[in-house]
Amino acid sequence: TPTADPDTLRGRALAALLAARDRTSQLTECVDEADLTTQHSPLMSPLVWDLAHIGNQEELWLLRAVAGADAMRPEIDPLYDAFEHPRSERPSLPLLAPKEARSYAAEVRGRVLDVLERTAFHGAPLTHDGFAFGMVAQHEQQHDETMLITHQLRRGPAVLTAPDPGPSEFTGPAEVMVPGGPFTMGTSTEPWALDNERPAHRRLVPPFFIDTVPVTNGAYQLFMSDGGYRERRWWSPRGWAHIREHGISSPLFWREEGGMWLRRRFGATEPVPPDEPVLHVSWYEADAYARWAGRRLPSEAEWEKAARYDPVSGTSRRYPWGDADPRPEHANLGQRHLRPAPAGSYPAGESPLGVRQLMGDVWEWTASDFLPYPGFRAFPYEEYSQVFFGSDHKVLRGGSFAVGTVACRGTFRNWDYPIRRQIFSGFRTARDATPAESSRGAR
Ligand code: AVJ
Ligand code: FE
Repeated sequence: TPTADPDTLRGRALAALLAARDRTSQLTECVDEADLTTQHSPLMSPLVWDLAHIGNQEELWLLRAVAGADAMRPEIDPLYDAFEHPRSERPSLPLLAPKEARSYAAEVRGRVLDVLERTAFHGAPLTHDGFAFGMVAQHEQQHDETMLITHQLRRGPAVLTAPDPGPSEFTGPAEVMVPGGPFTMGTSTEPWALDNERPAHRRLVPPFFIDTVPVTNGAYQLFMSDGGYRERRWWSPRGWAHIREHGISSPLFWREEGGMWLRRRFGATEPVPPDEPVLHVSWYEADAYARWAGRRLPSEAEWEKAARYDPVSGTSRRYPWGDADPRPEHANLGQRHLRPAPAGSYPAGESPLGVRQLMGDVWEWTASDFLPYPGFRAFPYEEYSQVFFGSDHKVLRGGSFAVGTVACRGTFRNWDYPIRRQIFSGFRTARDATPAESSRGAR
């Protein structure tokens, strides 16, 4: 078996696969069999589907595509093909029972460790730099986040626990200016970057201001108490129609009791903490808040420039703090906590321009549709990104407290429908720089 030596890509691949499986086990062993096979929300699969789907994708890419093996159980492939059955249908399929799903995923993994040991990391695109192994570890971590969303939707007493993050001592400015000019967006060098992050290309971004921290519950409550959900002028026409039709007047999981706002979080009900980034809002809600605040959502390019651009060197880095892989002091990632950290946390993770919490805590809605970069090529399969490009999906950036470190980068792109809010979504706002501000900044 290879060793998890963090200095080699092979070691990192092993460590990433093991970390993902630890998390998958944690998410699926804290509930009983009935709970695993129940559909907790029509928006989500039963947890046991995610479990076997994780194993099935790993088998498809690492045993069949990389190692040329035959299908272990060809009859189950259609059950775990996400395009064949929508989530709402999955509980009625003849899915593997929890015990079978676990042993299938474990059997796949056992064989994968041998394949990892004997696969060359140079050569064919699928295995160059261990890409397929990194991709599969990211896939499992993405489904771990999906399963954590299912845990949040699930009713009944809490089954997950984690320590709370500490307080924030942030006293910096509310916004900072990002100077205008071109910057490098996307990547052609990050070994495990997924197809939609490629290739690196230059983008001209005019000067703009961006919030130094994500919008907090406290700020969001001011929008609510100012009648934000009742005033059509703050909303896009589709957003207004959506909240009227569905009677939406607060973030998901919130309820008002005796003049106080409470929220349900992983089975417990608690007062909404004012200093924490707002969570479980749709793109429509983020867009309306920004308009009410006299601001707007940042474009995807603006967001990435704020996160990666180093004004001293003029280059784009891997993360806001530089090129080092994420450590706990940089960001709230990997489900170490079951909530975002207070706004302004993680001084060690701030960008050169002083923007905080760009990675971790909450996925941040951007103004942008999910579109391919110039020169995009689907790899290794069209169903990862290509079939989702277009104006139906909005891009989210940065990653939440539920994102695994292997699936977190300054270039990483997530996307979802603008109505979605069961995801761990929040946002920050931006505005154009005035001509006077731009010329001051350019000096
Ligand atoms: C990138 C989070 C939108 O969950 O639909 C998992 C990730 N793709 N399996 C999703 C994904 C295939 C994807 N998102
Ligand atoms: Fe998947």
